[in-house]
Amino acid sequence: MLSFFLVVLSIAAGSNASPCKASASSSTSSSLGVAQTGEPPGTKELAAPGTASTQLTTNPDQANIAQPIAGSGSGSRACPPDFINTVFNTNAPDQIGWPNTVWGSLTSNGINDWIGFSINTLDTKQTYDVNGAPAPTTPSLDSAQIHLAMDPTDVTAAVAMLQGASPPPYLGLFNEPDYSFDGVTPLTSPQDAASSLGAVFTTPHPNTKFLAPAVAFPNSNWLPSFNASCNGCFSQIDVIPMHIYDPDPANIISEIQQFHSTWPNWPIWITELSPARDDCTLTNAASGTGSMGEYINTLILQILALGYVERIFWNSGEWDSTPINAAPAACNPSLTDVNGNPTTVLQVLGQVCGNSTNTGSTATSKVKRGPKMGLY
Ligand SMILES: *[C@@H]1O[C@H](CO)[C@@H](O)[C@H](O)[C@H]1NC(C)=O
Ligand SMILES: CC(=O)N[C@H]1CO[C@H](CO)[C@@H](O)[C@@H]1O
Repeated sequence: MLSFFLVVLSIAAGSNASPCKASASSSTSSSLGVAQTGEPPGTKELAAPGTASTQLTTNPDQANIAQPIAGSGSGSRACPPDFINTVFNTNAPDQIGWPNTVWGSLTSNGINDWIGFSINTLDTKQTYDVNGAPAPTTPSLDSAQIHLAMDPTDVTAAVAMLQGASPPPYLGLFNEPDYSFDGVTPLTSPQDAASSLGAVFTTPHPNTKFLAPAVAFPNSNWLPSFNASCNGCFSQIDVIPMHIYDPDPANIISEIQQFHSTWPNWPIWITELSPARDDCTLTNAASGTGSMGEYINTLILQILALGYVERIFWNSGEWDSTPINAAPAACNPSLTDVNGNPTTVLQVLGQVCGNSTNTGSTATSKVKRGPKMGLY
């Protein structure tokens, strides 16, 4: 577990220590020049230490992002509580704003929960600090984590967590068992996962809700096979997560609808979501090629309208300087910049539910200015 965790921490990758579904249009070569053809979009190479900090010299300028559509800020599109959340990956140690500035930026824009790629809290790990010392513990950050038992090596810790003094409100049960991220994360068959998670399902957990395994390819047969192998364990599953990366909101909505038709009785959490493009070509149904802001305003409201998606987790919460999420600043979906301050993407996402907090000049002035590069 520890060695795996450290390996994961060394992935300077934004989007996914946990990649995602493949989309032909998004499979691409990374801007690091490493061919990734055939891998899901968002798949990142392991970056050598220092790579990310080198890239941090590129400032995002997101001033040209589309602003929230008219009517936002009025509260007219009320979202369920905690509807908008984020993902923390593993490059946070390269940010001087980690964790307090990043966390302050997110919470002041209405993002109050996050998921990461560890069963443990992240912020006290030595590797999360640019100076090599443990980062300060931030209680509000720790308590906002959706804990995730990554794979079978975390089962013992998961059981201990359930039996401990403060069991978490939610526990995710395996991350992308159907996809090996850069050959680092293990592939786990549905049968092996069912067998391994037996110890979790037989542990009383009156205060903890379980998330089903979060598969990289939600509409594949992995989850139905797992369901068929786990002795009715879905009676203990409270939420079914899915990961989606696609530059076209229409594709995302159709994939969610298909997933829901398989699992009609469970709320869905989209625990990884972003366009994951490195060429800035985004599409929305209304206007064809669009900006990140249009993408967010189109997609999030369409997801909300489905009625059965309880939460989305935008990837990523921290500045992600690596290939697909980087795309030198333009169309970068990071919610905070290299200093941990809000990006315009965060401002748009924070307002998409109609929230009126932290809009206007105060937040805007925090956005780091750089060369003019719009999100188009
Ligand atoms: C899941 O398994 C149950 C039996 O435990 C079965 O009734 C149900 O149809 C299965 N659902 C799916 C989507 O495979
Ligand atoms: C992103 C965000 O904070 N959304 C909030 C907007 O306001 C509603 C209440 O109307 C909250 O429930 C959401 O969490």
